[in-house]
Amino acid sequence: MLVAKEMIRNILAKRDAGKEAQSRTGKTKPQVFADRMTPPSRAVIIFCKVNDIDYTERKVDISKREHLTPAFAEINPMKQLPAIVDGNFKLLATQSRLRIT
Ligand SMILES: N[C@@H](CCC(=O)N[C@@H](CS)C(=O)NCC(=O)O)C(=O)O
Repeated sequence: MLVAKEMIRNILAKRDAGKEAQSRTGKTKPQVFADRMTPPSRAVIIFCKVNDIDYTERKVDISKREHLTPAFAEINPMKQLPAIVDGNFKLLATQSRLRIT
């Protein structure tokens, strides 16, 4: 968890480095593509809340197979949830996102 926090801190630092340019477009809020039915989505949402990360939740309904649509494949070609998008930066579902030791 400590390493994950460090990782998110680095992500936010990178995001903040580009904030000046991005803020003109008003696109500084990370978007979390998730379905709360899935444990990894809940983990990311809880992580954001616990760490006061301001984000927009975009529901991708896994029961309707929305994660397999071409529209979502443009966000995450691996077609897995969750995915975090902040400007040009993407953090996609991987086996290691919250499990780095
Ligand atoms: N478990 C990994 C990968 C994410 C993952 O397995 N997501 C599942 C939901 S629990 C998913 O999107 N499955 C859709 C599919 O494989 O079709 C993580 O924690 O990032």
